[in-house]
Amino acid sequence: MERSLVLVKPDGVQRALVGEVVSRLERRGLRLVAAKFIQVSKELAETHYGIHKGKPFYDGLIEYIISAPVMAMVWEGPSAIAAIRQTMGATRPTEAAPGSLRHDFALEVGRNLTHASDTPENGASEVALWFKKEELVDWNREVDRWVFEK
Ligand code: D4T
Repeated sequence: MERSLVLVKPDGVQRALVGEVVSRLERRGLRLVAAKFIQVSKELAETHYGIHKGKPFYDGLIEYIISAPVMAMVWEGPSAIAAIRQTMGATRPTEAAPGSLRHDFALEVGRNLTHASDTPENGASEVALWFKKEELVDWNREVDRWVFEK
């Protein structure tokens, strides 16, 4: 079972797309583990996007992610990383597959609505960065045996 951090970024919140993102992940069969609506601090933003420090888009990226609240979530499932990134679509909306969120709702890389972890290892470390252990809910979803093979 893999876990991914999923963020509905400020543009997604402002455009009232939180429900659309949650709905698509739910319908896909992924399981919600945690959720919180927060104003991201500069410190958290800089830690989360530390890998991009020094790149031309870094300053704009930090300003964007702290510009308004975000919906932060953890979703899990088998192959959750690949499944969620497919549901979101490619980072650049004009390269996102038809039917994906970014294809259907976005135009620019700097306003691409969502974040999802890109590897299981980054998923684990991003979940640990954004959520306390006690915020992660361990629950039994009755439908799981009809969605997950094992
Ligand atoms: P996030 O992290 O937001 O899910 O995006 P990705 O995982 O899909 O893509 P990324 O790490 O390569 O980029 C992080 C973030 O930076 C913005 N960005 C990226 C940008 O504004 N201009 C750019 O040229 C790139 C490559 C968008 C996502």
